[in-house]
Amino acid sequence: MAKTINVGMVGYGFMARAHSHAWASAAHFFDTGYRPALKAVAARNRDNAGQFAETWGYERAEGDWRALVEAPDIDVIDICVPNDRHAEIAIAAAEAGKMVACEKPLARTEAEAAPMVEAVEKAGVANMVWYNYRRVPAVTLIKQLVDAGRLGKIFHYRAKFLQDWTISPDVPQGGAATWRLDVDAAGSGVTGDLIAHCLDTAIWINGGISSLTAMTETFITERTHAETGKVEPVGIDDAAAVLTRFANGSLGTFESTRYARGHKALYTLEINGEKGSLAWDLHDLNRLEWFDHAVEGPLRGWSSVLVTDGEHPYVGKWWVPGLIIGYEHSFIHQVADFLESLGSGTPVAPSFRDALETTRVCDAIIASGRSGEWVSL
Ligand code: SOE
Repeated sequence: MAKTINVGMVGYGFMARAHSHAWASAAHFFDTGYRPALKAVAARNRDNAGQFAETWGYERAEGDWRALVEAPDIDVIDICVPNDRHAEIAIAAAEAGKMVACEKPLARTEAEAAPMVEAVEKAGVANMVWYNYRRVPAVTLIKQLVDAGRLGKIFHYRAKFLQDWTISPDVPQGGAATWRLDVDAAGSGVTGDLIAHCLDTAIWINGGISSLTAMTETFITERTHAETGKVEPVGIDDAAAVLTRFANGSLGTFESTRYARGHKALYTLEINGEKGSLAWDLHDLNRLEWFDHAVEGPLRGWSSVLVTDGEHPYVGKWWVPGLIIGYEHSFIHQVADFLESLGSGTPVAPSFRDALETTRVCDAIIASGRSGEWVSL
């Protein structure tokens, strides 16, 4: 009989939907000995929380997240609210002995994130941060191939995350849908929102970053605030281009912008090593592009692997070979690994401590963007 894990969700936006779907689905496909139950959802707007609870099948709704933290029937608190509210909720949840799953980035800055790490580690509660792209099967396969030495020595790590949704000056900052443009709520722009994803994957696959320099830009410097109605200065980075040195001697380039007309959420990565190269593209997420230099000359070339076979990471739990999966599955895989970790006792990654490192690199990008200097990490 699977053990029930009661989920308390804080928030009701896009990410709360992605996470709720994952909590609700994981036990249908992954046999971990644990079964999540959608117990309660909290939001300052109680009516919206109630509507969300009804749509997703949560048993009750609350008008304050503290009710979840205090409730004896909640096991895990899932934080899906803007970044400026992560720390307070996560620390209170850990102190109450709850497990904590926090949406990325962990917090707005390293200084804000460090006490969160301290709180979960002091309380000894399971914790994770939702950097979901690690668990796209093709990306997990890249990690396995690199760990197995199939690329040999790594020379280059290259990643981009491109969007175009903030090009109009009429897009406001602040408020429920556009808090990502408000520096007070988000902490940074593309750096914390998008490059953070690229960094999480990169550090996981290629190891730590030892130094970097960044160019950042804010193309639209004033926007109306959705809550106050006032035109206010914009404090976020709209675009960032980063050069890094990894501890293993390889070079990295990371680019992100919300001004790449035509691109909605294009996350791509490529790794070049002595023995081969690997490339992946979110818009064709089931495919892994692979160049193996060991193949004999006349047949040597890029090959395209459809990552849907039973022997590929995670996919054996889904349909039959050749049938593709999507974005939402990366979240389901994260829940499955979280549940698995409860039984095995091996902590799930990325933990709060792992995500603290990503936030530290994000801080360095913002600092370097301002100073124009290289930053050692
Ligand atoms: C922003 O548009 C966003 O939704 C990010 O917040 C997510 O983390 C990213 O995965 C997709 O883009």
